[in-house]
Amino acid sequence: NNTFMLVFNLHTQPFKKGLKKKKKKPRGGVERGPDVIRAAGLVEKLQAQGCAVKDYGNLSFEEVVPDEPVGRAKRVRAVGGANQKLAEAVSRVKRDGHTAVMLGGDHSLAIGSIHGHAAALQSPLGVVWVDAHADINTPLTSPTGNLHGQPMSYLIHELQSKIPALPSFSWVKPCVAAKDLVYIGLRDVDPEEHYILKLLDVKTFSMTEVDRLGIARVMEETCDYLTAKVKKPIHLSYDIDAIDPSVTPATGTPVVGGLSYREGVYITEHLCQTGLLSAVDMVEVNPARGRTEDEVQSTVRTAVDVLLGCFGRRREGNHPADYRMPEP
Ligand code: 5AB
Ligand code: MN
Ligand code: MN
Ligand code: MN
Repeated sequence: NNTFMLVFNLHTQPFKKGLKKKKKKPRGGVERGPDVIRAAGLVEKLQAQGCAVKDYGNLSFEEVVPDEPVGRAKRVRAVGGANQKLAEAVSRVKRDGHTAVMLGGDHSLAIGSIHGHAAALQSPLGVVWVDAHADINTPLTSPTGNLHGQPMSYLIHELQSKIPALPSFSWVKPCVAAKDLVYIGLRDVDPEEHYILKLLDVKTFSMTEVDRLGIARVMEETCDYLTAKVKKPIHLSYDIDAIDPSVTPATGTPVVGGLSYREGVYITEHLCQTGLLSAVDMVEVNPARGRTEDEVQSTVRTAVDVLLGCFGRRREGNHPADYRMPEP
């Protein structure tokens, strides 16, 4: 099991030092996600289940000062530049034949992560987006200007004509077809996003479908849909806020009525068995948003279990292929 891991630390909404406007100061903390996930033993646990892991450490990004909003979009230059660097790193790992794991950080890292993944492949890519949110606002539809609510809009071919030119974004080329995207866990979609999803006929399994069909059927249909014509490599982009805040409260934009721990883990167990999982983002774990240490630990441990499911962990148990029982 030659699984490699990349750890990135992309934080696109840190404190705006020295900005003395009356604007709300974005709350930081999500940049510490990767370190708390490491501290929970992710690397050791992956190795214990037979994966070869290389931790690339946190990517460091330049501060861009000033980085004035472009229209409503915030921190455009910092996010654009950081994602370009991330895309190059992901491409390198994919060209070397490894599975890439990106730890966030907020969900804007999916721009570089998916872009870099797609660039390294000769063939199209399928994306499974597990999230309470659709993250498909364009810079012009976004109600908040936050780039973590926009990543998919930059990546979808069919939306290209709706995306304005932004500084430090000229390298971004759409690389995913709307028909190669599946959402799971949606329950907080902006009206503009809902319009886009319907316009492009994107496959979605909102929490309503999870309730109606059950997670097993959702996963079967997800994989049937993505592999109907050809078996495409899968990019899984997993926002921890897809899971219910009673389980994973330490995140920036929690929404009630989410996936259970078991549904959350089932998703990755199932995707792992397809053999098509090619890259994984785990984002939006924010230790600063836990009100107690228990809340932080519950969030982080769930994120780790979700990731272990991507790389062969099964709840029925596992054993090494070469295991021999002791003889009396
Ligand atoms: B997350 C919202 N739709 O665009 C927006 O956590 C929320 O990466 C986005 O899914 C949530 O700002 C972004 C209101
Ligand atoms: Mn998200
Ligand atoms: Mn979300
Ligand atoms: Mn977020």
